[in-house]
Amino acid sequence: KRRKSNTSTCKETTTFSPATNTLGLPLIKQAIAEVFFHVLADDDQPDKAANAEQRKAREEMSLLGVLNNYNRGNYKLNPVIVQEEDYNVYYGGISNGLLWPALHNLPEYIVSEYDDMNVLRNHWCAYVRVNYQFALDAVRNSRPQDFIWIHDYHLMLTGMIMQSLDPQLEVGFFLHIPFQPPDDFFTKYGSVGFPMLRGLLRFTKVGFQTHRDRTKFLDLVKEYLRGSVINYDSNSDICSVTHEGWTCSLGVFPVSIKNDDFLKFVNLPETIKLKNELRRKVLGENPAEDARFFFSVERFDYTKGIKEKLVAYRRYFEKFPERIGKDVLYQVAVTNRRSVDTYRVYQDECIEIAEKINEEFRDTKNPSWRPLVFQTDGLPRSELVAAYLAMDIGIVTPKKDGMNLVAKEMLVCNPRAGLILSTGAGSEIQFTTAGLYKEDGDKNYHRISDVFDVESYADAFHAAALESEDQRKIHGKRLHEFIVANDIERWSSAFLDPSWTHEVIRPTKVET
Ligand code: GDG
Repeated sequence: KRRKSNTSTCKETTTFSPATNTLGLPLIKQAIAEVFFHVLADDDQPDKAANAEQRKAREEMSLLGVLNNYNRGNYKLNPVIVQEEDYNVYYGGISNGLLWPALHNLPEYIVSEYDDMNVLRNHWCAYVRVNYQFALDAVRNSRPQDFIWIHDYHLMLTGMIMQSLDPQLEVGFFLHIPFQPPDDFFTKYGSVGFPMLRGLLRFTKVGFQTHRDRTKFLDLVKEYLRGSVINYDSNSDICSVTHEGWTCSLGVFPVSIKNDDFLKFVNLPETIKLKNELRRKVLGENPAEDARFFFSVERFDYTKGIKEKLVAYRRYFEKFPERIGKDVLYQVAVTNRRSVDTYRVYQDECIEIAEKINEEFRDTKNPSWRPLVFQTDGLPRSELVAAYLAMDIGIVTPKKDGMNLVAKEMLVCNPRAGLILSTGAGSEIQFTTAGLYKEDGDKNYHRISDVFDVESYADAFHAAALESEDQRKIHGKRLHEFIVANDIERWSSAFLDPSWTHEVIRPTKVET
């Protein structure tokens, strides 16, 4: 039943081994929810993509693309069919209208319909029903020795449901987003908040991206779940909570990327060609020697700080007019979740600001120059890597982000690049903890402590633009080496390593 901590076991997670595993190693089943994590532009993207490449990018990122791709491998995906009515309030409603903004501590984006307790309760029932469907499906399809690994905020109750169906199951949970509910969350949305806390504690183990998130979770457990006992060993960083007779281990595991998925493109002649074409397209045929190519790519989401970046970029040209006619920001903001009102409003506002920037700043000596290339269609992976290689400086400045993989992808592909990174990103916390940013010493990237502080943000653009190529190379190489060493395999083996978990303790009387 208990899995051994060895490398073969670890590999299992990342290769998603089939039921017919010939080595007889324990199976690890990844809940279908993983699909959510990979599907980017799934809803409301305009149907007519402009060209074949964009269509290909969209296809790769669509649910069908993900399923096709995965089912080609050696394991099977098992779709869970959800009633359309339930799906809408479960996904657009509770998951992305309430939990997503709340857990990012951005309460201003919680949809206002949840001020009405009846609506909240109805929608929450749909969330419970959908979680039930996933839990039931996972239990039906698992075998006694399986370890079930659930991912993310859409499925926080599945552990509790599965335990009530089969108390012997071991079910782990990883939260990809921050855990930072606002102070009044439990007063305003208690009918969601309390079951969420209790539900999370019914997993065998729960992983967070950062200590910041685990600490907040423990603070809330102390405050709201009377009778819970917290055990923490500061030497091993192992922590567990016992509540209502169940014990759950809580760990911190900064997620990362599969390096080869990106590195395999880096040296291809097609990628180099794309990179050169893109650089010409963005900076023009005859850019100034010190012209800088800034690059950002993300889902078009208010957590990512796109609006604040645009406002600061505008200020950058006001403050440093000598940069007009030289630098260009290429922003890819992939349209998504437009069925949620808050997303639509935010996206429209950003597009308006972007258009104004391009109208406002012109250069008479260089009339074809535009300060901003703003694109809402996603890029195929090969073009994404080409853009990482073409850029001089990557910009990743979310207001809050569980981790942010883009920062890691940029530096894995391009160790010569500069980086502007905000403290809202889990990756920034990970880099600081690893000593890659020292307040009084070596700073390997330009840090934004407050994305709303326009002046400091504009100054960071300037500092990054003026950083010498040699300095960029030194800093980029350090980040590159750290990210390469701490890849996704390391993350999954760390999560699955049984040594950080408690011995499973079952309550004598099982609640059903
Ligand atoms: C959640 C958490 C956490 C983006 N645009 C394109 C494209 N992408 C790819 C990136 C990257 C992924 O999407 C985005 O990952 P992030 O980590 O940046 O952000 P979320 O989507 O919000 O993910 C986050 C993550 O889960 C993992 O735990 O880090 O905090 O919010 O891989 O490359 N890919 C392609 N074209 C695009 O235009 N091909």
